[in-house]
Order: sequence, then structure tokens, then C-alpha cells
Amino acid sequence: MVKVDAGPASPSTGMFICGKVRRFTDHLYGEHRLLYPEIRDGAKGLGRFRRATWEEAMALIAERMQAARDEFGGESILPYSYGGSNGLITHLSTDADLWRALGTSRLARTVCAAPTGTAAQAMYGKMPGVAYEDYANARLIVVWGANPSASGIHIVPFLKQAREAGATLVVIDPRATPLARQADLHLPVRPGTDLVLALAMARELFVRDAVDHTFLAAHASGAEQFRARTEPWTLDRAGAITALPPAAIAKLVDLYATMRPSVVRCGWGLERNRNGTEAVMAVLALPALVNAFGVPGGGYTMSNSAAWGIDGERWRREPETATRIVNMNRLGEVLAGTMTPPVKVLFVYNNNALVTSPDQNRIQKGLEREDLFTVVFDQVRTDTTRYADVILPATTFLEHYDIARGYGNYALQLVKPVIEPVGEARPNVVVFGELAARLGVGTEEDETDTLLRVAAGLSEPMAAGVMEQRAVPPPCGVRPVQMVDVLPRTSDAKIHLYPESLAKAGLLYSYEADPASALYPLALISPASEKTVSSTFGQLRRNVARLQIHPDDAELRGITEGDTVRVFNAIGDVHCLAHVTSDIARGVLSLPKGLWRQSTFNGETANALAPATLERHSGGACFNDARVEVAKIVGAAFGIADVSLFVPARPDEVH
Ligand SMILES: Nc1nc2c(c(=O)[nH]1)N[C@H]1C(S)=C(S)[C@@H](COP(=O)(O)OP(=O)(O)OC[C@H]3O[C@@H](n4cnc5c(=O)[nH]c(N)nc54)[C@H](O)[C@@H]3O)O[C@H]1N2
Ligand SMILES: Nc1nc2c(c(=O)[nH]1)N[C@H]1C(S)=C(S)[C@@H](COP(=O)(O)OP(=O)(O)OC[C@H]3O[C@@H](n4cnc5c(=O)[nH]c(N)nc54)[C@H](O)[C@@H]3O)O[C@H]1N2
Ligand SMILES: [Mo]
Repeated sequence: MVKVDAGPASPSTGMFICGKVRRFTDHLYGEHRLLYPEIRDGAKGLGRFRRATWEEAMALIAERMQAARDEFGGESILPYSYGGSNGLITHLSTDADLWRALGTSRLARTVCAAPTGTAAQAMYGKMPGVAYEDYANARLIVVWGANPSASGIHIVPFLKQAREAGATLVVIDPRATPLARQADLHLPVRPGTDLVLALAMARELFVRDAVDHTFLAAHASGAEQFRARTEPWTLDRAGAITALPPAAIAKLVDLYATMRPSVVRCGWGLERNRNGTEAVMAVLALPALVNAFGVPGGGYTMSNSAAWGIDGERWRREPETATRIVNMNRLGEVLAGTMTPPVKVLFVYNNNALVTSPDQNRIQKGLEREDLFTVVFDQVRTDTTRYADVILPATTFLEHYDIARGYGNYALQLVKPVIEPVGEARPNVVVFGELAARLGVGTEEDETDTLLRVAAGLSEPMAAGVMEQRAVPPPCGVRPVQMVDVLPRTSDAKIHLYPESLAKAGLLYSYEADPASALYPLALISPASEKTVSSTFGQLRRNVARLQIHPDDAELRGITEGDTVRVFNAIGDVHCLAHVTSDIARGVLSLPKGLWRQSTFNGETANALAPATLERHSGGACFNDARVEVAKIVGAAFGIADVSLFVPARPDEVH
């Protein structure tokens, strides 16, 4: 493999790919690539391993799983994965068969998209959203809690096209993102307060009689209950909580009440806090109130992955057994060993838990438990592999089959290996099939068996398209007009503004106050950066992380550009560099998501500061509820407890 670039098959990505994937050969062949199985050879966490054969490694894993099952039951095994970049074959296929057959603990995959998914499901049954191409038709575009310049670049040309045709752009984000800097209106909202902002907008729309009551009567339920919940949120009250000038909120209402077509690109930034689900619900209520639907470029876009109607479970061989469900955000607590039965075997794959899940220090403690047997199955030597008892090398998308589907773009496609596996790397399906055979609960499967099985679970035209290597559109087509070509997939095909399923837990649209305290007044967010995909490619980041801090907050603490600082709270302490900039709102700090431990001076990352609290409706992660203080570190005492734990970043590599 010498070069990775855009291919012609998928219309909206046919022209270009992002810079980080263009560097994929560094991931494929770089020094971090895992080439063969390894078995721990030294104290836990020391990072010393010896080479092993697949036979030896697999026999050991099977033996330890069997022993745990015999002594403590299947639930003492915890499979841990998220699968954000995995498709229908490398995720929830033979792995799911194996875990089900063994009766292991089940995992609630909540580290991402749980609040947005809960909101979009309850209100619209995950109705497909406005296609990126149709943004070119919009006159008003509201980018809400998303930073597509880094996290979803294929929408950007259409935003540009719309702007050139005179469209108005609004960005709602505590940071001045690249799009915010070009926007007609930028609202630097306090993290976690979007619920209040959207309710205040809705209240204003009702007060001004800018609501389409005829549309609501025909296509929505719960409008009056929703309206009642907006009542307290005057512009002034909302301004005080969101840290926005009331006049700026009013300006947004002016635009939203009058301009058509209008579209909201709702992102994931606003979900990662205690109010996540209800914030997304209130935002998704807005296009219904004004009936922004019915025209190309009108409505909203959330995740589009449900458009194909593939539930991800239809090719499973057996029904799910009712074993316990473990919320993945609680990994630290779970590994503390207090559950019954305790977790004795942890199997991590498609995931880099130590740097992507909340409460990093607690997770590390758990991983250090001598009686815990940990398998980490990955492509590269991640920070999590350091705590493994057995490391298994995995193939990448260039070396295995998969069926991938966009959650922005409307394309489902076959992923086909183009090179032989590097070293002794193996695909997930092969490894999980072999484990099932060794444990006597299934049969070995090669990749084409799984491919055919998964394809058989698709509709005939979809399966044919996949096999012919075309970009397969969803049944609604690639440019659906909302409320025309697609309707809510709720029981009555209506928009549920006050979904009863969620109201059971109490009054909906109730703002839960900021978790800031006198000790930890600053909100730390950790959004996607253009250098990594979550933590994937994090090994290639050689610079010390820079903390974004507003000049006023910096001055108050005697911090200047380039200073070494510590960002801390009761659960973590991150030593990095300060970047003083008015690109971030007052009272807010930002560190990139997905950093490896090598990117800070002391090996802790934003995830050490992120609480393991759960969003109330979905159990979703609350990374952006981290509240912290920051101080300048005087001198070069970086407080490194154990330098053998990580390769510290070097200040001379900063740029
Ligand atoms: N380059 C790159 N691309 C990625 C990823 C990556 O890591 N790197 N990750 C992928 C994944 S897994 C996901 S889920 C998506 C996520 O992609 P996005 O939806 O863009 O989500 P985030 O990057 O978490 O946050 C988006 C923006 O929300 C802002 N924000 C933070 N808190 C709040 C808040 O409370 N309210 C509002 N209004 N804004 C807030 C942040 O400043 C940020 O600019 O991106 C995907 N694409
Ligand atoms: N602080 C903070 N943390 C966050 C977030 C945040 O906003 N702030 N966002 C969260 C979000 S949105 C997400 S989606 C999660 C993602 O967190 P993770 O699920 O941990 O995803 P990645 O960091 O991309 O790590 C995926 C790993 O799987 C490996 N891998 C890829 N394909 C395969 C395969 O086929 N087989 C095997 N065996 N391994 C494979 C890759 O090499 C990589 O090391 O992170 C979350 N973490
Ligand atoms: Mo994500």
C-alpha cells in the first residue's frame, strides 16, 4: 500500500478524503502496528510482552474464559467494544454470536450517540434527514453542536455552495470553529445549556405566533405539553443561563421564523452532558414548530444510519439471553470488582477504552487488578494494550471485508481487502469464530461465510448492490424530502413533541443545573479534532496537547500563551500547554478528544477529568460535564508518577 485517496464509487465522497485517512499507511505499517499475538511478560501495566503463536494465545484465552465461566458464570466475562468505525461484518456479527452463546455480560454502547439516538427515536423514529447535497438549496443553515470542518468534511462544499448563493449561516458552539468564524451569527453557548436555548427559541416562536398550528395538528402530538414547558424560558432567563446576549437569541428567532428553506445540522457536541437527550429533543422540535419540512433543504439532519432499516440483529442465529447489561461508561466502577459476579475476563476490541471512556484513572486502577484477565484485540499498540494479558493483532479495512454504511452520506458499500494482512493480523470474524469453536459453542467461520450471512439479512436489492460493489442508497433514496418522501417512523407516523415513552421518568424539558462548583468553575469540553478519529491515529500525534483557554480566564490565573499548566478536578490532573485564545467562550476550556497518553506531560488526558455520570434518559456519556480548575505549573516539575507508564511528550516538538 503506497497511497490512499478518494475513489469514484460514492457520489458525495468521490472527490476528496480527509488528511488523517490519507495518512493511513502510517497506521498500517507504522511502529505501533501489532504484527503477532503477544503474552504479558512482566508486571501488569509495565508494557512488557513476549511474542506468542496464535495457537498459544487462543488456547490461553479459551482456557481463562472457560475457567471464569465455570467458577463465576458467563456474566463474569465482559466484552468491551464500541465499533464507531466498524461496519456490519467486523462488529455485532460473529462476536455477538460468541458472547450470546457464552452468556456473557451485555454492554450498553453509550459512549456516543446514546442521547441523540434516544431523542431522534422517540420524536421521529429516526426519520432520515436532509442530505448533504440538499444543503445547497437551503437559505438558512443552523450548525448546532457540530464541527464538520473536522468531523464530517463532506458537507462543507455544500455549505459553501449555499453561502455563495446567499444563504445565511448560524453556528451554535462554545468555540469559534472554522464555520463559526465565517458565520453570519455565532452563538457561543455555555456547554450543556442548549436545552434552555432551544426552549427559549420555541417560547418566542409561540409568543410571536410564528408556529404552524395547522401542520402540528396534522402531523404532531404533544405540542401543547411542549409549549407549556417553554413558558418559563424568557429570553432574559435563557440569556443568563446560556451566557448569550438575549438579543442574539432574538436575532436567531427572527431568522428561523422567517427564512425558508431552513435546515438544522444537529451534531453530537450538545449531547455529551447531563441534559443531552432533552437538549437534542428541544432542538429537533424547532423544525416541526415552524414546519421547515416539505422542501429540498428544509428540516434537519441528525444521524442517517437508520435510513436503510437494518436493525443490526436480523442475521443473528439465536435470540438474546437476559444476562446483565453493563453501561460502558461505568467501566472504572465495574472493574473495581464490586459487582456480583465480578468481572474476571475483559475482552476489548474495536475500542481504546483507557483513553476514550470516562474516568480514566479509575479505569487504569481496574485494569491493574491482578485477578483480572484482559484481552486487547487491536490493530496498533494502543494505550489500552499496555494493560493486556494477551494482545491479538487485528486487520484494518484494507485487509478485511466489511459492509460499511454512512451516517451522514447516504451510501452503503462493500469494503474489500486490497492487501494481504500485515504480519499475522486476523479479521474479527475469524478470531471470534475460532474462539466459539474452541469453547464448543459455535463453528469457525471464514470472512466470506460471514459476508454471505450478513448480506442474506439485507433486502435483495441491497445485497445485490453490495456484491456488485456499488454505493447502495437507502430505500428512501439519497435526497429524501422530509415529511414528503420520508415520514416519522413512530407508531402513528407523527412527530412526538412530548414522547410518552420518555415522560415516564418525570417532566420532560427540565433543565438540570450546571455541575460547576467554587472549586471547579470551568467547563472542559473535548471535541473531535482533525488529527484523529476518536483515538484512532492518536499514535501519530507527536505534539504536546494544547488547552484552549479564553484570555480573561488565563489572565485571572496568570497564564500566558505556551505556559505549562495543570487542568485538574477531584478525579484527574492533566499537564499540558496553554493556548490562550478568544476562539473559546469565557469559562470554557477545550482539549482534543482521542488523545493518547503520549500527548500530555503526565499521561492523563481529558478522559481523566470526565465524570462517569450518565445522561438521564439514555445512560449516555457526559464528557462535557467535566468541571475543572487550571493553574500554571511553575518550573518543570511535571509530577510524573511513573515514567515507565508512557512515553512523555517533548516540549520541543510543539508547533
Ligand atoms: N476528524 C474527526 N472526525 C470525526 C471524529 C473524530 O474524532 N475526528 N469522530 C467521529 C465521531 S465518533 C463522532 S460521534 C462525530 C462527532 O462530531 P461532532 O458532531 O462534530 O461532535 P463533537 O466534535 O463532539 O462536537 C462538535 C462541536 O460541539 C461543540 N460543543 C461542545 N459542547 C457543546 C454544547 O454543550 N453545546 C453546543 N451547542 N456545542 C457544544 C464543540 O465545541 C464542537 O465544536 O465525529 C466523527 N468524525
Ligand atoms: N473526552 C472525550 N472522550 C470521548 C469523546 C468525547 O467527545 N470526549 N467521544 C466519544 C465518542 S463520540 C466515541 S465514538 C468514542 C470512540 O472510542 P473508541 O470506541 O475507543 O474508538 P477509537 O478511539 O476509534 O478506537 C477504536 C480502536 O479499534 C481498533 N479497530 C478498528 N477496527 C478494528 C477491527 O476491525 N478489529 C479490531 N479488533 N480492532 C479494530 C482501532 O485500531 C482503534 O484502536 O470515544 C468517546 N470518547
Ligand atoms: Mo462518536
